[in-house]
Amino acid sequence: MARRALITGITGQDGSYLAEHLLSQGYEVWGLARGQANPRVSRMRKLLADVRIVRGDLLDQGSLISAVERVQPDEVYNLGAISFVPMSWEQAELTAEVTGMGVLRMLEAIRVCSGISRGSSPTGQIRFYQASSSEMFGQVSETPQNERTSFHPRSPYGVAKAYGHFLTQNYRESYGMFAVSGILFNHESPRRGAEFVTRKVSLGVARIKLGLASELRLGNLEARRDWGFAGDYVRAMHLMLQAPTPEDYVIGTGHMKSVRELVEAAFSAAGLDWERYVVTDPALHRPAEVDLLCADPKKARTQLGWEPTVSFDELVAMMVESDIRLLSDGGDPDQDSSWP
Ligand code: NAP
Ligand code: F7E
Repeated sequence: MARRALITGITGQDGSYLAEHLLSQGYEVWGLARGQANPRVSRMRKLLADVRIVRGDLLDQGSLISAVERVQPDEVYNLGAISFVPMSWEQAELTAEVTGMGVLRMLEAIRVCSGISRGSSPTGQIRFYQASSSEMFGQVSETPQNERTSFHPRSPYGVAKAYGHFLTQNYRESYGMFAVSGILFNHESPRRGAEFVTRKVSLGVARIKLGLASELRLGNLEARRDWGFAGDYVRAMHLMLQAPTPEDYVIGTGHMKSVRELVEAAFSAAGLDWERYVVTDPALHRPAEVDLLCADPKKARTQLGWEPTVSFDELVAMMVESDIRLLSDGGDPDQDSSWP
């Protein structure tokens, strides 16, 4: 019988790549989707017709229990979150509820449906993946960051992710559950939401190239990130749940670039000089910035055999080309993004 996976956040960037990867591995894939008429669900269904949908919301404990009872998954991937860092200052409580407390609700749904209590030794258990984030490192205490680096989150989002991370570890230690966190650094693709800087830049370049815009407004150009390709990172999520023991892993490329370098690479991929078009806007700076993030993915490489396959320059070129194609074909990035 096919193994069954339940993915929260199925309509997001990672949900789509993970669903594709698991379908290619022969899984029966279920996606948890919220809302009465969520337009992102129909978009996802058109492109990933084999994914089955179960209704539920990370804010609603009962719906998660019903979803786990109905799907009877072997593996649960908790990708659902408020994931845009600036929004977490504007809606800090909602971020805590979805990105933080949502992890508790999902773990409780699994615990209750599996009949796990203190002292019981779970058998045939559901394996759980939590989408932790490099944002937990925040103001970094060392570079590069590994699984033992301390956390100093700099946003309500980072704080909520740290709660979910420690809770996942706690359920593993308290109940013997196979519950792991992937501490993923920034990963991008043509399916990235238009609010994140890489996609904002690739769409901006495409608009300027096609004569649809004359400038691109950005915030802090000095921030440095470790950017990789989302398609590579979902393979790591799956590998973590196939490991013999439940452990947490840092996933990233080990290379860091500034937003300025991202902008240079993206404009040059379209044959443009960025300095003619980019305008910096202090209103786009954050109340507290994460200045730099750079992964040490040695553990994932040695224990999981995981390696990224797409370089920074290849990723930027892929996104710029995809957005030029999308806009040339009359696509609306808010509606259809660059799917598939
Ligand atoms: P994304 O594109 O923003 O997707 C977020 C998903 O969460 C969407 O499918 C959204 O569904 C869902 N969601 C929001 N509120 C929900 C709720 N109340 N109940 C259930 N689902 C809800 O994010 P992503 O880039 O794919 O990232 C996936 C996960 O990895 C997130 O947890 C993110 O925080 C984490 N992460 C991402 C990165 C990265 O660089 N991409 C790095 C580290 C960690 P709707 O369609 O209903 O809005
Ligand atoms: O910002 C700077 C901004 O919004 C990256 C999420 O997936 O990765 C992501 O979080 C950097 C920041 O991603 C603009 O100040 C400059 O320093 O693309 P971003 P993020 O905040 O790093 C982590 C790992 C996650 O877990 C999150 O879910 O770029 N920046 N100018 C800008 N950023 C944006 N969005 N827009 C600008 O105009």
